Amino acid sequence: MHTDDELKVAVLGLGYIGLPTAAVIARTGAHVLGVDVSREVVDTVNSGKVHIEEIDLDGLVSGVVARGNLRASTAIEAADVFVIAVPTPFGDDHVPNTGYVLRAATTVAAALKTGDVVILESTSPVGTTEQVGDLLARLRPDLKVPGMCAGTPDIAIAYCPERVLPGRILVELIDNDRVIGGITPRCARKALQFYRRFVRGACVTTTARAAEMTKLTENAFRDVNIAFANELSLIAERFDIDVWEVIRLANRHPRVNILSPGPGVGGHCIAVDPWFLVHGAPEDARIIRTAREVNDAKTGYTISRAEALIEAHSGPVACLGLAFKANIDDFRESPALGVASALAARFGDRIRIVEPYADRLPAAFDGSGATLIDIDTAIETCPLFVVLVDHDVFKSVPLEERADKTVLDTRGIWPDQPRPADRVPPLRVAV
Ligand code: SAJ
Repeated sequence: MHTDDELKVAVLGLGYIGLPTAAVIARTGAHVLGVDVSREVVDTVNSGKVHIEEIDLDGLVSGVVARGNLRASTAIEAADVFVIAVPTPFGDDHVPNTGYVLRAATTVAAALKTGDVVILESTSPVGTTEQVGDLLARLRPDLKVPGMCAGTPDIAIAYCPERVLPGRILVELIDNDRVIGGITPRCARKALQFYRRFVRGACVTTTARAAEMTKLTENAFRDVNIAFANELSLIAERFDIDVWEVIRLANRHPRVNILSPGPGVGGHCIAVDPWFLVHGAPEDARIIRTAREVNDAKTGYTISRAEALIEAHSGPVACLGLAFKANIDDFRESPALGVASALAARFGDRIRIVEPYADRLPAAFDGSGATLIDIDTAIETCPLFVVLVDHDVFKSVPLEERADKTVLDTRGIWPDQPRPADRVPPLRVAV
């Protein structure tokens, strides 16, 4: 390959993964072109700014743009490596939509030349990378495409899923191990050379199909384990036992590590990706499907529990948190947002939202009468608390400031909270 200064990389999709990836590659001295369909995103990046919140991303992007290593455009240009990092949502009936990936591959086809490497990073159903290969072969009959030709192919095609955690993206992009799946072993080796430029973690090669399934498996594993915790929370409630205590105690076993129950599973990965496995193997993916259903149902259950509590009491209600998880400002597919907006639709101006990561309420609250307040005002004015997100700032409220509150704590952040004497008694299970 080239020296860092000569390498040209095009990253398609400047979202939560594409932009940090483009910036990290640009930092190695490569010349990176970020391609996005949104003119606004392209203009923002070219002015050295970012359109998404991620720790340290703004400083990194402004630096690499100022040095001329990162530029953005709505149009593709020739490059040595093409990285596709566009969304793969699902449509009706949870059918995966690979339309953006195939559109990005069509864009890449126009710029491809012999020696180029095409890497798909988007979470994708098993077989998608091969479909990208088929498409490139159709669009560029002049090139020998791997898996579809005899002899040495002209280009390499690989799948390398991102596995970074929002809030830690820039650290995990470098430190996490990477699974690199080639359409052929040679493709995997070509992609490996590229990742070694900026990844400190181990880079392990495999087939494209195994890499695709690995990514889906990681998120399905987490979803199934969160579903187990959510199911336990329902069972414990029936027995009138504190589920958090049971989990703490069970986790003292050296081979038990139960995750945390909550108001449901949010974000755009864990609540989505397992469906790709279910869709690909509906007869076999029984636990994975059930886990999705259990986690989705937990949000509706939380709404009913909160409604019953609010009806039984008077006065304003503080809903703590809207983000899909702790200490981030990302409200996409957030169960907390779903619960709080359902409560606002029903109870109107009794609902007060506390979300330190928002400066105004999202559109879901328009016309509801709900208001955004800070945690101090909530402590002063609200007798009822519904905890939806485990932000550090909520966890740090000491018992003396909340001992007299009635609390529905869906995240278990206040284990010392006295249980309200007047709560609706749980269903007792006959023994
Ligand atoms: N959650 C619980 N209980 C838990 C853990 C999480 O209810 O014990 C909830 C969170 O509150 C949140 C949701 O699950 O609503 C997802 O949060 P998360 O922290 O588990 O994961 P994400 O969506 O931020 O990122 C995941 C990560 N995958 C795994 O940990 C296997 C990340 O490494 C992936 O890169 C990312 O998905 C992705 O992009 O696929």
